[in-house]
Amino acid sequence: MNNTELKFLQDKAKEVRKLLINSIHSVGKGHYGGSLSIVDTLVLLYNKEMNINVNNPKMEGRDRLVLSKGHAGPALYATLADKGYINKEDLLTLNKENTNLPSHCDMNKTNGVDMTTGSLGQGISCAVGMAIASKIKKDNAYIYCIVGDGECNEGQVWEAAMASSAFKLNNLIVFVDYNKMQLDGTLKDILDMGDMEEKWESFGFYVKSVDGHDIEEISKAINKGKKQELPTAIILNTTKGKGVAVIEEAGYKSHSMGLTEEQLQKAIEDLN
Ligand SMILES: Cc1ncc(C[n+]2csc(CCOP(=O)(O)OP(=O)(O)O)c2C)c(N)n1
Ligand SMILES: [Mg+2]
Repeated sequence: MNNTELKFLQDKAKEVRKLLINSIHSVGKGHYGGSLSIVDTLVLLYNKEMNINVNNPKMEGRDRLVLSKGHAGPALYATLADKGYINKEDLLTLNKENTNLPSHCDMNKTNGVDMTTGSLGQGISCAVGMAIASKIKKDNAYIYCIVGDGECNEGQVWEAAMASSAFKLNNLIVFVDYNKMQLDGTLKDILDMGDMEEKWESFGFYVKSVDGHDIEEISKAINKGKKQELPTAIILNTTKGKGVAVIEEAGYKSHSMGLTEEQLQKAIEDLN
């Protein structure tokens, strides 16, 4: 990736963070922490890696993204709005009556959303099914899936992981948002996952750990993953609330929180 492209993506990530903050603020409170931690990956996927067409959102054989940690919907919506799949003004209807942007992802409501998610553990199972379907159709699509680290406490994640290697799904790239926090505590305190890399390796994945806010590093990991015979797991070392001091400082309490007007202004300044 050259410097111009990198700068373009980094600027986009800032823009998307601002959009999502204003979006969540418009409804009072929401999942700031887990949304901000995956922005860099989403921006990279939608602006460089994925074979998609905003003018033909249901294009046959397109790459797909399953946001298995569906509570981070606002991050996906902001990314899709920036791309033109949805109107930016719609971001301010988040989770309100008759909105097309529910707090958790719904493929039947939002243009550009590939899978309905929110019940943790289920999204990755859907991604496995999509990867198998793509193999059967021979359409050469890649299926990208983002799971939370707390989500990895769900047994269903590991059933899906086992199936991925058994079916040799080298078209499946799973990102683990390893922010070390979940809903009401740290990962260690709630249910320690041990060595995250070893876990995915032992389930038959090619594993690469990266700085989850370094767009270039994530891109390299994706390209390395695409060359493997195995499914890929990219462990994103992230910060819950990345980019906004007051949200980062809240730690796991950023899972769902509100911002005062002053904090909102300061948040936007942090991102400028
Ligand atoms: C099956 C299921 N159980 C519980 C929840 C409630 N819940 C929503 S988010 C969350 C914590 C998820 O933590 P993590 O995956 O680490 O998310 P992140 O840190 O990225 O926000 C929980 C328990 C849920 N959505 N689905
Ligand atoms: Mg987490």
